[in-house]
Amino acid sequence: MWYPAVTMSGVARIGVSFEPELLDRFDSFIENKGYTNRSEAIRDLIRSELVTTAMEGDDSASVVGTFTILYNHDHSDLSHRLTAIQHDHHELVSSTTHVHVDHDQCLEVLVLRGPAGRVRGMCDSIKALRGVKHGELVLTQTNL
Ligand code: NI
Repeated sequence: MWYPAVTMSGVARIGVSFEPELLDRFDSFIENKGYTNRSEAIRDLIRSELVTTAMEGDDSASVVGTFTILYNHDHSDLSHRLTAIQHDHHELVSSTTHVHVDHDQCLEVLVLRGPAGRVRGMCDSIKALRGVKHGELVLTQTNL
């Protein structure tokens, strides 16, 4: 096993080799994204990949995240169903924000935490409800 040198500040320094063309593309990419140094950009990309991979493979991974939905509140008993699903999974729902977007449409943001599989399952059943026009789940992990 190879151990990188750890500095006084507790971070490990490693050397990364790039083909010049790839490095040029990477520098343009991070400049467009507003990064001021490569290290932070590389760390963010690694974290993002680790989160995605961990949550794909492990339904029991502990996650936090938001689920944003847009729906028509007039659609039969949709408001009722949405409330019922959230109460059925109350241990996953930390908070909700409701915005009356216009006369017909509502936006709701659910802040969720719990095992990835159960969080995903709840969001899938909400997305499947008739009248829910769009639903997007964004998950992250706290142990990054
Ligand atoms: Ni509303």
